[in-house]
Amino acid sequence: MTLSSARSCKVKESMPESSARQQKSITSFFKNTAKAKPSRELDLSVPGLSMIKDFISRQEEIQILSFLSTQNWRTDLNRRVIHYGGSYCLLPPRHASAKERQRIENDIVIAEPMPSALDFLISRMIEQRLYLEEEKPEYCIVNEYTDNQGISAHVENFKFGEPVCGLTMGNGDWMRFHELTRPDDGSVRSGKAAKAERTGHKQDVWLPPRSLLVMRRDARSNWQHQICRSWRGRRLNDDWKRISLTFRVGART
Ligand SMILES: O=C(O)CCC(=O)C(=O)O
Repeated sequence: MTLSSARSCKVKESMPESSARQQKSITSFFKNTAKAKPSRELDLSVPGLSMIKDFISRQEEIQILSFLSTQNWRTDLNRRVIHYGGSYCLLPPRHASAKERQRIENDIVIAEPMPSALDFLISRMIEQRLYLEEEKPEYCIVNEYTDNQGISAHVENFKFGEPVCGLTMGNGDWMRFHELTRPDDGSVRSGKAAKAERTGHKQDVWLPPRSLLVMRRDARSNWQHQICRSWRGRRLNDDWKRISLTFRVGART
């Protein structure tokens, strides 16, 4: 036995059992919290709507939020927003007149590409069979809602493919769904979304922190979704904040 290995044996021998146990539990704490254990995809009360709970772990949530805090946010909307992969909310509606199209297209702001910090989320969505490797999300919009901020009722623009996936971080919140009498692609910006005819049937869906909401078929084209500004729970906490990441793919041609 060399001197150094003898020394290390001695150190090992003299380490009290309780410290060794503590060390082991710290190691396993980090092992357990580092990677999420997503639930299976659970169907919700709106047709085509499902959810994966614990899609990310707390540590991954902290990692994403700290990355986002270094990014350039748009502040010209009623809430802070980041677009990655194209500023598609400014794309013209499908049936826009040539004049309207030109006006809107002139407004297009080219967004940053999808950042590599979000790659692990995209890989996980592929692992969970939400997307195919060759049709992975190209677009992501980050929305930040504080106390009294929301998003008006709208359907997912028909230009996008399926599914549309939304990750909730920070605080959980309710999302309200309104059933339409027929699919209606009117945008919020044009004011057409507000005029879409509703059946009067609505559903409130709770979005827990770190969950992924998955919208397909009717849930995205026949039901509008909305984040109301005035849910009471928010007022109980001055630091209330929800940050969502919505991932989209282009429609198949
Ligand atoms: O915050 C959300 O989860 C919804 C975001 C959304 O609907 C949108 O950006 O179009």
